[in-house]
Amino acid sequence: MTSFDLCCESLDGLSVGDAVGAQFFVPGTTVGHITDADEPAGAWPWTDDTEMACSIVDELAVHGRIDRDRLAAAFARRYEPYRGYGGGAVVILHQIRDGVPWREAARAAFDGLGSMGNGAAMRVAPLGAFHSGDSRSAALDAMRTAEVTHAHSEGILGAVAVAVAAAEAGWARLIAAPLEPVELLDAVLAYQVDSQVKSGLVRARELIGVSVAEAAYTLGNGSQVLAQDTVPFALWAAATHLDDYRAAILACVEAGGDVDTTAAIVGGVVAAAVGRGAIPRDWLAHREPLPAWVRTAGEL
Ligand code: 8NA
Ligand code: MG
Ligand code: MG
Ligand code: MG
Repeated sequence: MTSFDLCCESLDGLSVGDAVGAQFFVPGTTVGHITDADEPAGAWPWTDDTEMACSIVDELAVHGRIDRDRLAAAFARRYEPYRGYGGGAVVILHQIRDGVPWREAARAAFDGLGSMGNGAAMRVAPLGAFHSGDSRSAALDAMRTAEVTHAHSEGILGAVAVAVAAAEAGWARLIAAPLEPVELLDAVLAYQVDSQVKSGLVRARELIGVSVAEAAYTLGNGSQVLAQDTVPFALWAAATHLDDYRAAILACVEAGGDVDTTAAIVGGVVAAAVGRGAIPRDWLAHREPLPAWVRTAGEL
């Protein structure tokens, strides 16, 4: 298995999580439930999380590394308004499309604070899986992918945390070794600096073993759409369900909040650990096909 195979399996996990989550994303609700009987018929569309992840994966497919100028141009070129982008992201992507340098556009967002939204984290797990076994490269490349739209340190650190988690998960798969929840979160914490994202991850580590409801109540479920109220819960859910893709996604559904995004993060990390074969077949079949332009492992 190549590193790009792992990357593409993670993209499947991310996009199925996004598509399942988008079926249950009801703003303002906190608890959702899904049973087999509830599963909607027809194609389940994915959202901005998947569209942006595909640009990152395609960058790796073609160039094997992240170039921020090229990635910014790809994000802007492929932006489809109906995919449900965050408000700040819409402005930044329009500006890039109009020729404003990405650095300027990203820094100007939110009155010069930069975005601390969860959008840099939601799209980055496949990049982490690409760097399986090399968390340092995962962290550095995650910063590059984040900076293009998220100039605030919380937004960037959220992406670093998710990429490192996926790199660790993919490595556990490659060496066929189990990865305990605490080990995964410790590895993630090794690449964090003081921040709200880090504080949340420290709390997530203390919450191993509690119920989904308690973890979501304490860590947040992404309802503020910020890195700090999304990433700690998502990595708690991934760490505690690393061997069971379906259970991991259902934990996100149960938590409510920004379900497409928590499930995209969790799906991308857990699929790096368990592979495409562990994604429920009917979920994979329902997921809207990935965009034709993304080059994935089977096509290279
Ligand atoms: P973003 O940069 O617009 O950030 C998302 C939101 O976070 C913003 O709209 C603000 O409300 C808030 N925010 C970010 N930075 C700051 C700041 N410095 N100060 C105050 N508030 C701030 O976009 P993004 O790409 O980070 O967002 C990703 C999210 O948008 C994901 O949940 C994604 O699924 C999408 N989204 C979709 C829906 C939907 O209806 N499908 C709803 C919300 C978000
Ligand atoms: Mg989305
Ligand atoms: Mg979302
Ligand atoms: Mg294709």
